[in-house]
Amino acid sequence: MDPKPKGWRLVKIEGVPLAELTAKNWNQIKDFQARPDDVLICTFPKAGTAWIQEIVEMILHGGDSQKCDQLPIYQRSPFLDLFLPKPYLAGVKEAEEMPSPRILKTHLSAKLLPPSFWKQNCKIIYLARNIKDSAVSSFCFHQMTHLLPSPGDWNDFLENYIAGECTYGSWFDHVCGWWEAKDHYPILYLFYEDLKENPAQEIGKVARFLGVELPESVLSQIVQHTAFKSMKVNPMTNFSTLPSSILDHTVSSYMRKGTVGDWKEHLTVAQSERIDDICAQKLRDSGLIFRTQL
Ligand code: PPS
Repeated sequence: MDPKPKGWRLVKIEGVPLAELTAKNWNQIKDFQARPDDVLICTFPKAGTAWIQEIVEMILHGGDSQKCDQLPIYQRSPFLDLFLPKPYLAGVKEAEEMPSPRILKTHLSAKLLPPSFWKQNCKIIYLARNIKDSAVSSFCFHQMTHLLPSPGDWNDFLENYIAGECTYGSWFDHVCGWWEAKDHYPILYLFYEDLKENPAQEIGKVARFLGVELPESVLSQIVQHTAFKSMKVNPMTNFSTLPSSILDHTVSSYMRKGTVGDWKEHLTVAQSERIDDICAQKLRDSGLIFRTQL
């Protein structure tokens, strides 16, 4: 018997598996009206979305952490493609009701993005993370959330993940699709591993992209406020304010490890080498290079 009977099924939209409620409400997402001053944060799941959301918020609030700490992160930047059962709001409705300027979150691939974002030429920040750490993080998240199907056995989960039979589809298509899109639209493409290695430098890139000048002291405040150890204990960023019917923190944490290379604790040598081979093959033409350790 499924130990998590509330887990959602996945339903494909244009070949991409999405959570059932997202797929059912697809027209609302597709027709979403972006505004020219929206900042959109895009990631494949578990790439560090909350991290970059908090960084963007802090930059736009001039490093004032009190402004960021007024509401949980998921209320400050609506998750467009998330539909929760009542009484919770749908991401698109929350976004529609929000005054500008808005910071929005999506896990959609470039090909599924609501067309109004392209038309309005919105600024988009894409954060990519290596597939090995993303897969491990995703497996642990599937165990703690009631919003997704149970992950089952790790080996089967990893095979499905590599094959793109998981929420939001193929990691390869996602990172490559957005990589290609960045040559045509105002997209800042960042890597989790770079952010981890040199947060001040990467946060500086985000600020310049957003047209904000950051004094050194503010930059260092943002680095501190958005460090893993700070975000893990901050109830406004660690998702502990969500009910256990959505995220069960007794099973795992949303802010779990926050490192590069945790995959070494989970993948066999054979699994790791197989992924290296597939990456070499599938990423070759793109020129994309991912680091799996620092
Ligand atoms: S989601 O549900 O897809 O939006 O999740 P997402 O926020 O993209 O990813 C969660 C992972 O990001 C890690 N994280 C961080 N790492 C480093 N520094 C900071 N500040 C930070 N904030 C979140 C989080 O711990 C998850 O990764 P794992 O590997 O599971 O720890």
